[in-house]
Amino acid sequence: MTQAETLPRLDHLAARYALVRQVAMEAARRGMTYYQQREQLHVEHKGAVPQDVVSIADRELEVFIKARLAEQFPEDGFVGEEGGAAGLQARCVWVVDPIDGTSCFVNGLHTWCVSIGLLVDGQPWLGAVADANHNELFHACRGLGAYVNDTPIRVSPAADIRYGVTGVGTSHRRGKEHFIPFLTGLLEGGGMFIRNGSGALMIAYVAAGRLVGYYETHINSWDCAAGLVLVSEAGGRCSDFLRGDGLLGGNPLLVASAQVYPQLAELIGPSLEA
Ligand code: LIP
Repeated sequence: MTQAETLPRLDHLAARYALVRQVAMEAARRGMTYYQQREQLHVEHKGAVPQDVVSIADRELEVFIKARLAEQFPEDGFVGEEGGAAGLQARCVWVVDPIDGTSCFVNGLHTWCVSIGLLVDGQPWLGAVADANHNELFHACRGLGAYVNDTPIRVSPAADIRYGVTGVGTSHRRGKEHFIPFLTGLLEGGGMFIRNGSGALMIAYVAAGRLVGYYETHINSWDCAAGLVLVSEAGGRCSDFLRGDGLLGGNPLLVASAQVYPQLAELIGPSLEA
């Protein structure tokens, strides 16, 4: 069977790539309208702890994104942070976070974005992360490279953690017991960390060479599906995030340049693949 016969038609993948860039930025701009009126938003605490929040903005943007994608590709599956999963037997499945960094969004911190990734036969294939606050659209498609707007991006050339900043994330979901030991090892090794509340943005910054790596003790697929393609196409390395129940249950995640990845993986230890 030729490669062309084993994939969805490549011209259809090109059309999905064009669509994801358009829809991600459209959604991010719609998000800005909610953001500028955030004092009027009703915020719900949806998780086991108060930090896990959601607003009408998250829900309405996800409905908007799902409808725009289905207009052109009704046969595709969809996994959304707010609306759940449908059509997972499809060859192409969209994985969407309408507002990544929701706690930042509702509290008036500018570090939030829209993240839309596409899996083809279960593999991250293309995606976009749109940051309307800074007018940046990070996007990538397998085999075509990674970009911010129209500029190609590559992971950091830093030789080790001492020559850059490492992005980090954690939550009360699971795995937080590994966070402080990791930070301790990072600092003892001469590294430094930042947490801005949006995993999708920090993963995009790894692809753009702004961070040398990103580690989160547990992250959801909708936060990172687009970022996995960005980092791979920018020459970086990703942990096996989608193993097991990664798509619907999440996993720990490490993404980094090839030089820095082993150093961070050693600091994290066996919990990375647990
Ligand atoms: C957030 C992630 C972040 C994680 C938070 C939260 P949300 O996504 O981007 O990396 O640490 O717990 O999951 O909930 O804002 O879409």
